[in-house]
Amino acid sequence: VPSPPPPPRAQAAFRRDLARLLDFMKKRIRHLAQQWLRAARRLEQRLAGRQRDQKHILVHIGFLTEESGDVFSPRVLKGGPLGEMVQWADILAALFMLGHSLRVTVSLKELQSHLGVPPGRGNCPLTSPLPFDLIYTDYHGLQQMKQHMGLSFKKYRCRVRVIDTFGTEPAYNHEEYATLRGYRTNWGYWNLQPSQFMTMFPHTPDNSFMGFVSEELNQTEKQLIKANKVSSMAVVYGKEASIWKVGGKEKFLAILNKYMEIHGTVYYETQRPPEVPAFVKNHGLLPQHEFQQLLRKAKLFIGFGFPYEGPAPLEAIANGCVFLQARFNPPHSSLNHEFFRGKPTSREVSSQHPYAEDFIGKPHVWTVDYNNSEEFEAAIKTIMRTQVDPYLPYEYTCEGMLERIHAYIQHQVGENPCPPWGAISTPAMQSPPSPLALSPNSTHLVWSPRAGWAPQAWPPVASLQVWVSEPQHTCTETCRRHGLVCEPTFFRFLNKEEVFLQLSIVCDSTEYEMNHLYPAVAENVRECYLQKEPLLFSCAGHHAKYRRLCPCRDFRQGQVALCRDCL
Ligand code: U2F
Repeated sequence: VPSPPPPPRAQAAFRRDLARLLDFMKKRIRHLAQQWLRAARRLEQRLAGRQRDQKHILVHIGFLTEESGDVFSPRVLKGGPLGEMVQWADILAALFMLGHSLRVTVSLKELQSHLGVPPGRGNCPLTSPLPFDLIYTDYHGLQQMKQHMGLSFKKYRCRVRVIDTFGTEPAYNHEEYATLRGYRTNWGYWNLQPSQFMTMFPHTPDNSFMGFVSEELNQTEKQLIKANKVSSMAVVYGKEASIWKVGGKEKFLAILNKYMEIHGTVYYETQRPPEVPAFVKNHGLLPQHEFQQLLRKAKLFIGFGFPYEGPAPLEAIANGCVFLQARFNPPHSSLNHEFFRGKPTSREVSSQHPYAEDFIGKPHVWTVDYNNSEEFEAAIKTIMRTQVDPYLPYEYTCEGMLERIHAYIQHQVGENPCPPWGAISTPAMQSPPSPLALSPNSTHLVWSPRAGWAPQAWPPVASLQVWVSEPQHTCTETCRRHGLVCEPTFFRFLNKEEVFLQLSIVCDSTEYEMNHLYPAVAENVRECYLQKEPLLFSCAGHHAKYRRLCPCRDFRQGQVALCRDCL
């Protein structure tokens, strides 16, 4: 019997990859199913009786579509970034568990059919109303929707949520401003509300922190893990052989090798990757579940500087490992590092995993200078001696993620119908004066409700505190120093002339201008500035000349995205 002709190569290869990628997501969801169920039950009890609208949600994973150029998926199964797959799997699970009605698309054809665009037609307004309250997508998907929805894209833009790993700061989002000021990026300027961009870690409070989950262990499992830890076993972070090319690794690897058996999970096809030294026990890229088992035995999870800000260190810490990583001095950013170049953020990345460094820290996370052999060696020795409990921040548990997404869905931007295009860009000058009052010790302003005006705000405005930054400090940093978090939705309450006065700031002149650092004061020349463009309100950004007015709020322990009264 003659064998059937082979299918066209490129397409067959793509389908196989996609199927395997989706298989990765399916396996992950299945593996975490019980955790999701338990978490949903707990949240349900806590929210008992609360009205929750069921939303019609479209999830369009743009980077998986053939039309996006498919640069991602061929790499993913060869040690490339799996982080995004992890996050999408968890987003799907969370939206589903919360009881919303979901449609998922991974091809342009399906997208068109769900939007009601006849196939082959592009750039036409939709003929019937958009049947979704919310659309979760990524930058690729955004581009596709713009192309295929014509004017309807603008009409419905407030319903879009963009899953954007590293985040998009306001200065890069505002088309006119970014073009004028040279905030150029590879990702276009979408003029969305910055909170419509959802990140993998709480990078900038300008965006919404979406996150993902890691497996939670019960007390028995934790005890078992602690009892079976091999204090001399280290696993290297990274699945691609290229991470072993890092300069100076011989020195610190030699030190590590003196004390510990080094394991890796570096992808290879047939032969051991030449970059990985012979003394390293390489397991090859492991299925996720087996990778977790390896972490359960290991004492140390060690980063070589790349990949940046992925899920694996959280999984390692959740499985009782200590995460050791290099401090970056100077920090990496879109100004000085190839990986971040062209990304719409000015964030300075102070180590391989700033979340692990800042939000978790010792004894779980050690951030050291790898060029300093003594510091490195001392860290290894201390880590081997230290008993550490498995730890997972609440915001990365299933319940934490459900709680956060629930709050976003019920409270965040996404008015229905969307305000007309441009309407969001009216200056905040007309709103009533802010009932702010000086705190008892006169260091900052607090909310002081006046009769007759209770603004509809989420987060609730009672959590607001206004602090003035030092020159050269961002509002993100300023709020953090006061044990708070910057809350951009509150900028509108302090973008007022009288606020300078209340803070005893002397202004010889006050002007409204478009600048992502405003409201701010240039103290040496006594010039005060207010923000003319609400889309540019930004927690990120600093300048030596300005002290910025910063809106800060409290947050829940382990759930930085939500204030105490936010649920
Ligand atoms: C990040 O992407 P990565 O995929 O490099 O992130 P990792 O932290 O390595 O982890 C992704 C998942 O890979 C799994 C592990 C993690 O959940 O359980 N894994 C596995 O299945 N088998 C193995 O042998 C080893 C790990 C980040 F998430 C992306 O956003 C960035 O684009 C990328 C580059 O900075 O880094």
